Amino acid sequence: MTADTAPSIPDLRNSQLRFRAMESGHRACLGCGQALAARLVTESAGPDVMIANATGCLEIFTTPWPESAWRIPWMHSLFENTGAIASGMEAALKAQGKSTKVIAQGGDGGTFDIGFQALSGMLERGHNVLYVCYDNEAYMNTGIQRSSSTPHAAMTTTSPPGKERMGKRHLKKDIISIIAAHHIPYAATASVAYPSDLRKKVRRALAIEGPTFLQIHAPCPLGWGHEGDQSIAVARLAVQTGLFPIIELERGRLAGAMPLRDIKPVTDYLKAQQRFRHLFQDDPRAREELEHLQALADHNIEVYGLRGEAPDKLDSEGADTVQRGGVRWA
Ligand SMILES: Cc1ncc(C[n+]2csc(CCOP(=O)(O)OP(=O)(O)O)c2C)c(N)n1
Ligand code: SF4
Repeated sequence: MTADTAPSIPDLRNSQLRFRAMESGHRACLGCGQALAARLVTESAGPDVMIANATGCLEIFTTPWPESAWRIPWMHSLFENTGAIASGMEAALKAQGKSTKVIAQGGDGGTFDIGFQALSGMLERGHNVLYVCYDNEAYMNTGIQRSSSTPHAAMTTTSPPGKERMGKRHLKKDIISIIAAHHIPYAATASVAYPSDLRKKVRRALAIEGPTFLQIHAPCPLGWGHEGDQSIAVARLAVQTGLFPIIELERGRLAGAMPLRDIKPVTDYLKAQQRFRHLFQDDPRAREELEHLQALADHNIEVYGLRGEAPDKLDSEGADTVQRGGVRWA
């Protein structure tokens, strides 16, 4: 084969066998972080997987009756019982002697709030299930209502800024610590801005026998108020400011953290989103909230030891771009 006859890289890519559990052509908004995250999770998991999916945007945009974007066994569960349905799937597969992996997945509303009881039971009983929470920090599917995952001071339709308060009054629930308190073998956070880290964590979690948990920060352009093409940049800033630490916990103990080599002020992240725009008006309450949010980021940086060394040219951040297409399965 000469250089003239050699196939081009795109042709080679297109001729590879691919497996995509979640097909394109679904109805997510442009730039939806959750759609990207779900694609990365299912590509990393491979074809021998069964999914229980809580109500929410992901369920709605992938399964408008009579269509479905799923090419693997997939079941819509309620908010309340996703953990229970996944437990039942896993027990049935075990009884049949099958090695098919089970993934349970849902949004932050379905995970932090409404489905938490079934999730906690699933973890406590030790089911061999990976639970993935796509954390877009509000109940997006029903019109951007605040959840217990919504960050402090963020504007949602049920936490509007006004005379009484500057957006959401309460703090974002520390779900990963609550999950870690179940002393499960593995729990981690990840972000769509760091896809290779995310993929590794999915593969690692699925290789472990027992319950595992992944919280993925997934921007929602509609609910956060940024353009769809800014989703990755916004997600990256959440990590770089310390507001969304990327960590791993084994049996409840901190086992790893992504170091921050170039820590950014929280205002870089907040300014990029309309849900925080009230914090940039000339109001002493706004300044106080900005200080509060900076203090939260500083706290994360200290508690998880996130402070890394000076920026390095070989830093993997630059190489962590999202690849198009599925992974190859022999
Ligand atoms: C028990 C119950 N309460 C409320 C609803 C209505 N509902 C459907 S989707 C949704 C929002 C889902 O939010 P989240 O879990 O965060 O997922 P997202 O849509 O943000 O991805 C709500 C409140 C429901 N289906 N069941
Ligand atoms: S509302 Fe948000 S989470 Fe839902 S499909 Fe649109 S971008 Fe995705």
